[in-house]
Amino acid sequence: MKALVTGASGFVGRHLVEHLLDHGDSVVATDRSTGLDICDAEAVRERFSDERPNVVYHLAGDSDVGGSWNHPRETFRVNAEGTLNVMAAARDIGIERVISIGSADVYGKVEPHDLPLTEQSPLRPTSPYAASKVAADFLALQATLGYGLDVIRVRPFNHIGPGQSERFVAPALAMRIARNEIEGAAVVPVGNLTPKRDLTDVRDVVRAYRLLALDGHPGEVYNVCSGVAVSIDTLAQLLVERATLPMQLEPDPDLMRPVDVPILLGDFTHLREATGWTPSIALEVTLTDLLADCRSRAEAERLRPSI
Ligand code: A2R
Repeated sequence: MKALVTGASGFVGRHLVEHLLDHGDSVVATDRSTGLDICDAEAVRERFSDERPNVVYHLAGDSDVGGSWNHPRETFRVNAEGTLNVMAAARDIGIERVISIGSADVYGKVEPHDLPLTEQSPLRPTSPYAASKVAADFLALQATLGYGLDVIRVRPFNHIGPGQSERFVAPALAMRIARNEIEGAAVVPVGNLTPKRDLTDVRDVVRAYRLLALDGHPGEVYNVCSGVAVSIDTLAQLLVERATLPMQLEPDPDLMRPVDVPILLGDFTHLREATGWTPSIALEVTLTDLLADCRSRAEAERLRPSI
């Protein structure tokens, strides 16, 4: 199978490209460094026409949820208009299947009685990022219903693993621990520890994406999640247990954020029934691998000459 991946240089994109290559697919990896700006409709069409892949995995997006409050138009342009460009080009060129990567953030403001979230749960976006992903989700749905394009929509919940940016809580904690190990420090400052999140290893997530490309049903939407909610406290404790020096968590008012969603928990029954997928990597393994990756990053940071 020939696959074209947008957003290939991102956290998920790098894992997806590796997974596809490991499974014998031929891969065209695109991002802005390869000259493909997803907001340039003609460039997207040309690249699809030149490459003629069987499947497009559309991951390119502005994934900065917090930043979207400051630049909502840019977020909307990349996530919604970018998806529109991908759908239009796929239709023009006759791409067999598009896997459109959205986000579970579309469920937004959830109440405990809404849990676990299924694909039928209401969409109540709270951030500009989430609204842009609702728009992208509906553009993808319209491409199926209106143009008959074979599109599969995906709503991944929180995913973690090696290579993730420090904007996210697990790598932020792991980097603090890795730096402490180098400096001999013991305090790990933490923000809110009570929220619970549904976490999946990024390597399981990309496995789900490829299985959906093979066995997903056209026009349908699939949650990708673990079905288990883990508190940030548990996550932090599991990371601290893996430190090579004794460390303790210490609340830091600067890291406290208003928490609008105390618990997020998804249901992946639809995905399992279509593809047989279940998560296979234990959280402990993910965190061990994440910490190893953060140790390399902290060591590289230490060796980098200061300017
Ligand atoms: O061009 P780069 O190096 O910034 O690549 C990023 C790409 N990207 C774009 N590609 C083409 N045209 C654009 N205007 C554009 N803006 C961003 O999207 C990078 O390769 C990717 C985003 O990577 P990350 O921020 O690491 O996101 P992550 O976690 O890999 O998430 C992938 C997808 C996104 O649609 C999320 O919203 C969703 O999964 O959860």
